[in-house]
Amino acid sequence: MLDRHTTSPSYTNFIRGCQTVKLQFNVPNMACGSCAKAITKAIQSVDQKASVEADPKTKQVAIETDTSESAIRDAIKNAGYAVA
Ligand SMILES: [Cu+2]
Repeated sequence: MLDRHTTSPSYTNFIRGCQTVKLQFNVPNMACGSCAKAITKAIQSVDQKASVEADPKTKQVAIETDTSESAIRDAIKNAGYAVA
């Protein structure tokens, strides 16, 4: 039986069936804002709910997703960007 008073946050994640992870990639050929948009779109095509912060100045892409790291990496590569 479930005791509501002892339900932990990790248990809540478990019953939702998702575990959100933070990923950080370095994408050296992300040169401008439209590159950042293209990368964001590519990631959201594999995970609609992903939150993506792509910064062309630092070349860093920060992602929060429950999709695997390799799927995200592939999506960025398929959009034409190298992941360092
Ligand atoms: Cu660009």
